[in-house]
Amino acid sequence: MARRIATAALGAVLAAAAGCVSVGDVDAKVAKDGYLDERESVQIVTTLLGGKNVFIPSTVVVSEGSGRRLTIYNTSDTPHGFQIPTLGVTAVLEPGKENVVALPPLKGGRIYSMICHLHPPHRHATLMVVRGP
Ligand SMILES: [Cu+2]
Repeated sequence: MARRIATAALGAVLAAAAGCVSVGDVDAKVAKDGYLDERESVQIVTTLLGGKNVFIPSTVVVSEGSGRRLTIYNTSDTPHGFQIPTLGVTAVLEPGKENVVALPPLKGGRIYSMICHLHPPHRHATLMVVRGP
Protein backbone atom coordinates (compact mmCIF):
# COMPACT_ATOMS: atom_id res chain seq x y z
CA MET A 1 0.00 0.00 0.00
CA ALA A 2 2.69 2.46 1.03
CA ARG A 3 4.64 1.51 -2.09
CA ARG A 4 1.62 2.35 -4.31
CA ILE A 5 1.22 5.75 -2.68
CA ALA A 6 4.91 6.47 -3.08
CA THR A 7 4.81 5.42 -6.74
CA ALA A 8 1.76 7.62 -7.42
CA ALA A 9 3.39 10.57 -5.68
CA LEU A 10 6.60 10.09 -7.65
CA GLY A 11 4.57 9.99 -10.89
CA ALA A 12 2.84 13.25 -10.03
CA VAL A 13 6.13 14.93 -9.16
CA LEU A 14 7.77 13.77 -12.38
CA ALA A 15 4.76 14.89 -14.47
CA ALA A 16 4.76 18.31 -12.82
CA ALA A 17 8.50 18.67 -13.27
CA ALA A 18 8.26 17.80 -16.96
CA GLY A 19 5.30 20.14 -17.53
CA CYS A 20 3.12 17.19 -18.59
CA VAL A 21 -0.63 16.96 -18.31
CA SER A 22 -1.58 14.26 -15.83
CA VAL A 23 -4.34 11.72 -16.43
CA GLY A 24 -6.43 13.51 -13.80
CA ASP A 25 -6.22 16.76 -15.78
CA VAL A 26 -7.36 15.01 -18.98
CA ASP A 27 -10.29 13.38 -17.15
CA ALA A 28 -11.34 16.73 -15.72
CA LYS A 29 -11.22 18.34 -19.18
CA VAL A 30 -13.30 15.55 -20.77
CA ALA A 31 -15.88 15.74 -17.97
CA LYS A 32 -16.11 19.52 -18.42
CA ASP A 33 -16.02 19.72 -22.21
CA GLY A 34 -17.65 16.44 -23.29
CA TYR A 35 -16.52 14.05 -25.99
CA LEU A 36 -15.46 14.91 -29.51
CA ASP A 37 -16.77 12.20 -31.85
CA GLU A 38 -14.85 12.13 -35.12
CA ARG A 39 -16.94 9.39 -36.71
CA GLU A 40 -19.61 9.99 -39.34
CA SER A 41 -21.21 6.62 -38.73
CA VAL A 42 -20.90 3.59 -36.48
CA GLN A 43 -20.78 0.08 -37.93
CA ILE A 44 -22.84 -2.71 -36.41
CA VAL A 45 -23.63 -6.26 -37.49
CA THR A 46 -26.64 -8.33 -36.70
CA THR A 47 -25.67 -11.97 -36.72
CA LEU A 48 -26.38 -15.39 -35.30
CA LEU A 49 -24.02 -16.20 -32.43
CA GLY A 50 -24.34 -19.29 -30.27
CA GLY A 51 -27.88 -19.85 -31.45
CA LYS A 52 -28.94 -16.29 -30.59
CA ASN A 53 -29.47 -13.33 -32.89
CA VAL A 54 -27.39 -10.45 -31.59
CA PHE A 55 -26.21 -6.97 -32.45
CA ILE A 56 -22.44 -6.52 -32.35
CA PRO A 57 -21.32 -4.33 -30.69
CA SER A 58 -24.06 -4.70 -28.14
CA THR A 59 -23.35 -1.25 -26.73
CA VAL A 60 -22.88 1.64 -29.14
CA VAL A 61 -21.59 4.98 -27.89
CA VAL A 62 -22.13 8.20 -29.83
CA SER A 63 -21.89 11.83 -28.89
CA GLU A 64 -24.89 14.09 -28.88
CA GLY A 65 -25.85 16.13 -31.91
CA SER A 66 -27.26 15.77 -35.40
CA GLY A 67 -26.27 13.71 -38.40
CA ARG A 68 -25.40 10.49 -36.55
CA ARG A 69 -25.81 7.30 -38.59
CA LEU A 70 -25.60 3.61 -37.90
CA THR A 71 -24.62 1.24 -40.71
CA ILE A 72 -25.90 -2.19 -39.83
CA TYR A 73 -24.83 -5.25 -41.81
CA ASN A 74 -27.21 -8.19 -41.60
CA THR A 75 -25.11 -11.35 -41.97
CA SER A 76 -28.11 -13.66 -41.95
CA ASP A 77 -30.37 -14.84 -44.76
CA THR A 78 -33.53 -13.38 -43.25
CA PRO A 79 -34.64 -9.81 -42.53
CA HIS A 80 -34.19 -8.48 -39.01
CA GLY A 81 -35.76 -5.48 -37.40
CA PHE A 82 -34.07 -2.51 -35.81
CA GLN A 83 -35.91 -0.19 -33.51
CA ILE A 84 -35.14 2.45 -30.92
CA PRO A 85 -38.66 2.88 -29.58
CA THR A 86 -38.24 6.08 -27.59
CA LEU A 87 -36.53 7.82 -30.52
CA GLY A 88 -39.12 6.70 -33.07
CA VAL A 89 -36.50 4.88 -35.15
CA THR A 90 -37.69 1.77 -37.01
CA ALA A 91 -36.03 -0.07 -39.89
CA VAL A 92 -36.02 -3.49 -41.52
CA LEU A 93 -32.49 -4.79 -42.08
CA GLU A 94 -32.27 -6.60 -45.38
CA PRO A 95 -30.21 -9.82 -45.34
CA GLY A 96 -26.70 -9.75 -46.76
CA LYS A 97 -26.68 -5.96 -47.00
CA GLU A 98 -25.38 -2.85 -45.30
CA ASN A 99 -28.41 -0.97 -43.98
CA VAL A 100 -28.04 2.71 -43.13
CA VAL A 101 -30.12 4.05 -40.25
CA ALA A 102 -30.14 7.80 -39.66
CA LEU A 103 -30.60 8.89 -36.06
CA PRO A 104 -32.58 11.96 -35.04
CA PRO A 105 -30.81 14.79 -33.17
CA LEU A 106 -29.53 13.30 -29.93
CA LYS A 107 -29.17 14.78 -26.45
CA GLY A 108 -26.27 13.67 -24.26
CA GLY A 109 -26.63 11.79 -21.02
CA ARG A 110 -29.19 9.33 -22.37
CA ILE A 111 -29.22 5.54 -22.75
CA TYR A 112 -31.61 3.89 -25.20
CA SER A 113 -32.65 0.33 -25.94
CA MET A 114 -32.09 -0.98 -29.48
CA ILE A 115 -34.24 -3.98 -30.36
CA CYS A 116 -35.31 -6.19 -33.24
CA HIS A 117 -39.04 -5.58 -33.44
CA LEU A 118 -39.51 -8.56 -35.79
CA HIS A 119 -38.13 -11.21 -33.41
CA PRO A 120 -38.72 -10.64 -29.68
CA PRO A 121 -36.04 -13.21 -28.63
CA HIS A 122 -33.38 -11.26 -30.63
CA ARG A 123 -30.95 -9.97 -27.99
CA HIS A 124 -31.33 -6.28 -27.23
CA ALA A 125 -28.54 -3.75 -27.53
CA THR A 126 -27.82 -0.35 -26.02
CA LEU A 127 -27.25 3.10 -27.48
CA MET A 128 -25.43 5.41 -25.08
CA VAL A 129 -25.31 9.10 -25.95
CA VAL A 130 -22.56 11.09 -24.27
CA ARG A 131 -22.28 14.83 -24.08
CA GLY A 132 -20.45 16.56 -26.88
CA PRO A 133 -17.83 19.30 -26.67
CU1 LIG B 1 -34.22 -10.22 -35.40
